Parts: sequence; C-alpha cells; structure tokens
Amino acid sequence: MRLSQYFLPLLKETPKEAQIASHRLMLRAGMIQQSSAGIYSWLPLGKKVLDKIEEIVREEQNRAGALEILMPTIQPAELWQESGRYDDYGAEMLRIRDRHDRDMLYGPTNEEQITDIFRSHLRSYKALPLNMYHIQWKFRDEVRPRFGIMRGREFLMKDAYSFDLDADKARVAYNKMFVSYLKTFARMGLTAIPMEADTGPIGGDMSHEFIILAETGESGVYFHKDWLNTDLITDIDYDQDLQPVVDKFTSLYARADEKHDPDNCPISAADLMVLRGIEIGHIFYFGEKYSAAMGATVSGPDGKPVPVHMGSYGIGVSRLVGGIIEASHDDKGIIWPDSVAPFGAAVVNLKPGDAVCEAAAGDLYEKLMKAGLDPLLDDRDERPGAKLASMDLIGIPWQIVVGPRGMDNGVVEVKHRKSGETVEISPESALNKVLANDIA
Ligand code: P5A
Repeated sequence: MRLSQYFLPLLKETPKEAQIASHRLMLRAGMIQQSSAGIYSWLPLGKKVLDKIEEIVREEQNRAGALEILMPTIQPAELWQESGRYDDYGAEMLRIRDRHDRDMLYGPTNEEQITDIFRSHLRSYKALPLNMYHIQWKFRDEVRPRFGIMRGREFLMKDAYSFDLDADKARVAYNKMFVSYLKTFARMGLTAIPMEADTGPIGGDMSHEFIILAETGESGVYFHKDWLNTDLITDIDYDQDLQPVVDKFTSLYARADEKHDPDNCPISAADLMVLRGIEIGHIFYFGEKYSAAMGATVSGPDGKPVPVHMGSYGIGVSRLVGGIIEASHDDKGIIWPDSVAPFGAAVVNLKPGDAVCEAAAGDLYEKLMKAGLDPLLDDRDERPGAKLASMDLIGIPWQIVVGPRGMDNGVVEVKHRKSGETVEISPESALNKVLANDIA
C-alpha cells in the first residue's frame, strides 16, 4: 500500500477524552473514530488489525472442532421471554419495535438464538458433540462505556456454544475451548491467565475469565506469582484427554476479584500477586439452563428425551485490539506483534521526487510485496522526522528507511520496532534481514 493513496488520519495532539494508552494510540494512529458513546467506526488501519485478530480466533476455533455459522444481530423478544432473560437483562438490552409492533432486540449474546437453531433440527444424541460459533457484533447499553473500544456499547465478539449429552461430555467441550483460548491468545503475543469467575447474567456454575495483566485493566485479579513464568501453549492435540492440561493450569491459584476471599486464600501472602487486568475472554458451563427452558432435548441411548448440556465461550475480538496495545506499546506508539501487525514492513522514502531514492524505495517495496509481507510505502511529501515518528506510532514491525545521504554510500537504514535495533546496510541485505525476520 502506498501511503499517499491510503486513508490514515493521524492525530498530532493527544486526544483529551482518552484516559488510557490504547485508546489514545488508536485515535492518534487513525484506527478508529467515535460515532457516539461507546460506538466506533473502524478506519482502514484499525479494520486491518481487527481482521487479523478475527482470523486467528477463527483458525483456532476451527482447529478445536467448532463450526462457523452467522446468526443475526437483531433477535425476536419471544426467544428471550422463553428463557426468562428478556426481563432479567434490564437496561443493558437495546430493545427495538418493528413496524408490525413486534418486540425485537439487538443481541447482547446468542444463547437463546443458538438453542432455537439446535431444537429445530436435532433430536438424537448421535448428533453430539456439537460446537458452533460466530463472530458477530453485539450491543450492550453499558452504564459506563469507556476506554474506547475496550468497553464499548457495540463490540465484536466471538461466541461459541457447545451441546453435549451429559455433564461429563460437556466438560470435554469446555476443556477444548479452555485450552484453545490459551493457544489463541499466545498467538497474539499475550499471556492470558484463566481465572475462576462469577457467571453473572449468562448463568451456570463453572466459568473462567481469561485475563491479561494491565495497570489500566478494569478487573482486580489475585493469582500465584508463578503464573508470570508459565509457558505459553503451542501445539495441542484436541483428540487427547485435555483434563490434565486444564488441571495443570487451574491448579495454580488465580481468581477474578469477586471470587477471591482474602480470609480463605489457599496460598501465602508472599506468593500472592494482586494486580489489575483486562478480561479478553470468558467461558461458561451452564448445563441445562437454556435447553430445559426452551425444550432443546435429544433422545439418549435409552431412547428417553433429555435436555442437552450446554456451555458458551466468548472472546472480545474488538476489545483485543486495545488489549494488545495495552500489553505492547512505548512512549513513541504501538508495537504490534508480527501476527496482528497491519503491515509486515514499512519502506520510508525520505525524499520523494529524488530519482535514486524513488528507485530504491520502489524496488524494496515491490520485492517485499512479492514476498507476501504486505508492505507500506511511505511516499508522502512530509518532513523526514514526521515520517519516522508516524511509522513508530503505527507500530509496523520493520522499517526500511531510504534517504539521499545513505544512498550516496549504497546503504539504507533498517529498524526493528520492538527491539529498537537499527543498522545501516545495503538494500539487498536489508531485504534479506526483514524477510528472515532476523533480529540481532
Ligand atoms: C460467552 C459467549 C458472554 O457473553 N455468551 C456468549 C457469553 N460472555 S461475556 O463475558 O459477557 O462476554 C464475552 C467477552 O466479550 C467481551 N466484552 C466486551 N468487549 C467490549 N466491550 C464490551 N462492552 C464488552 N462486554 C464483553 C469480553 O472480552 C468478554 O470476555
């Protein structure tokens, strides 16, 4: 992408309304624009990152055996009256009436909708296990939308729903999602700690929140200090018994604040960390709560109908954009992990119009593009300092800077955003270094 042909409305001033780094940086980097309280447009750079995160989530859901579907944003009130949540959900639910005076709502979550799909088609335990998910916008009329997309009113969620014959089998489904979440977040460079949590309006008796640590996080968290040295999950065989893996992760103390009882804490004060964090995912087992209320039954091996056991599993896809920035930035701007970076590399031409610089920058840009790195070419007519600062701000992992002085000596400058490493080498060596992701 040539920056001169892109839409990247960078802000020079720090926006006053933004209280935390991720919100500030997303506005300054031209990623989002507020439409109304807690509701945002995603501009090209922001949309690119959002899509990359969504794709990692999708790949890992598919790998764990979940099937992608797409349910609507607008749901009929009847379904929620059946489950009893239409009244319970209160003012957080955006209620709508259509032209036929039918009560509708903008979905804050989809347990009822998926239960309705299940009961319309499935009658036998032989169709189980089944796990279906979608990645869809939600609306919750939050009392205090804040921190930009972090606590929005409209936000993108991945929500999966599992169906099993009994509690033991539902546990297998829960474990698959538990482990796949650790893998999903690790791919984004995040260490997410699963914490025992309350179930709130979703219901049920078992749940874990996945929390990344951040000073500006909204959740208080209590956990064993060894969590800070836990290995990230890499490869998983979903056909094996995952209980030992889950046990390994849950044996180490970790509680969301509402579940932590200081008088009955099993670990010593010396081992206990008390910090703040951001909830990026939340999984629930609620058994027959919705299936019993809505008549989602299957005939078991003995032919008798039983309500299916269900769980639901959420990831805050749009919140993750902010979460990753909170976890990875410095005073110059964002530092994207490679896996979600909007562009793999930037070529900065310090002197557009100069034949030598243009040829060298253009050549590097073409080669990076051919290699599939999705590069950004900064060909704007701007001060060199401003160009370099904006590349740091938008956090591209590699920058190759082409300037007239370097070209006189046959060199360009290569900078690695995260390590700060800077070297002057030939354009060819620069290309090889970036393609090899060769950090000194
Ligand atoms: C699980 C999937 C649920 O809604 N039903 C379907 C269950 N869980 S949850 O914890 O309420 O939400 C799941 C994740 O969505 C993100 N999230 C938000 N992101 C941005 N703004 C919000 N207002 C918001 N509310 C929830 C969180 O990451 C949460 O873990």
